Amino acid sequence: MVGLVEKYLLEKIEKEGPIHITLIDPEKVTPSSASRVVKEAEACNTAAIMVGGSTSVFTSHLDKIVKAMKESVEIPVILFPNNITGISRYADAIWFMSLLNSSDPYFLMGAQVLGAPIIKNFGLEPIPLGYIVVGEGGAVSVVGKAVPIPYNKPELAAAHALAAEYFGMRFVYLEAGSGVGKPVPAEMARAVKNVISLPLIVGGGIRTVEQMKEIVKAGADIVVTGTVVEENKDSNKIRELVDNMKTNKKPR
Ligand code: 1GP
Repeated sequence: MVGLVEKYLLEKIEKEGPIHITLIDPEKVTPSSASRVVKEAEACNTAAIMVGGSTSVFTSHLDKIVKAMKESVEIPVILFPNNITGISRYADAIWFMSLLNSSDPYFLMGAQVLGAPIIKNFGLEPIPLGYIVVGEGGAVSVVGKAVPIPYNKPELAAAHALAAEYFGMRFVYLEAGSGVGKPVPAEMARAVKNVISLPLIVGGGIRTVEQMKEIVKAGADIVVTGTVVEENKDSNKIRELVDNMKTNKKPR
């Protein structure tokens, strides 16, 4: 069943065209800095907040961060877990994700089996997501034991994405890895978008307006940035990115 947060994301994409989501790594913030950053991000028209990182964090700390965020903004707070320790009862929703090119069954299905009853118990909205790590991959590639899809093999990314759609997952995420030097190539996003009818999320290493424009033009429906927020202590960068993605593609 499609829940409220998923409905909100789909309607926003439908109405406005591609949207931006701000990713916050709970390990890098305190409740007060998290509250300040999400307020700024909301003021810059980011559509939602995602909370998660590749390295583990204490759930008690995560709870404090998510609570602080929820008290600060109206936009949804969506968990982006690296493991079952990434689940907080205070969030609005959770990407219920499988790392499709992991070589470890734990990241394909194991963590999900352990997490599902917790999600149910907390009343969180699960949003099914096929997660695909490409290129350099960054920390998520190591932690998730991924076999990253080479930058020059867009057809492999497309095959993974299509498998996600056939499994009934409702979003596809092409992940280059947080903070990497080279984001998902536009040709890869385009190849994926050509074969799936699901909304496409792209993230990892996107820092400039040019990169944002290129990936939106290639068909990304949601662009996630995290590192730019950490690197630029004021909110200008995120405003610049969001403003430029809006002007680039007309709503469908
Ligand atoms: C990582 O795709 C996200 O999971 C965002 O990456 O931190 O490089 O923006 P950045």
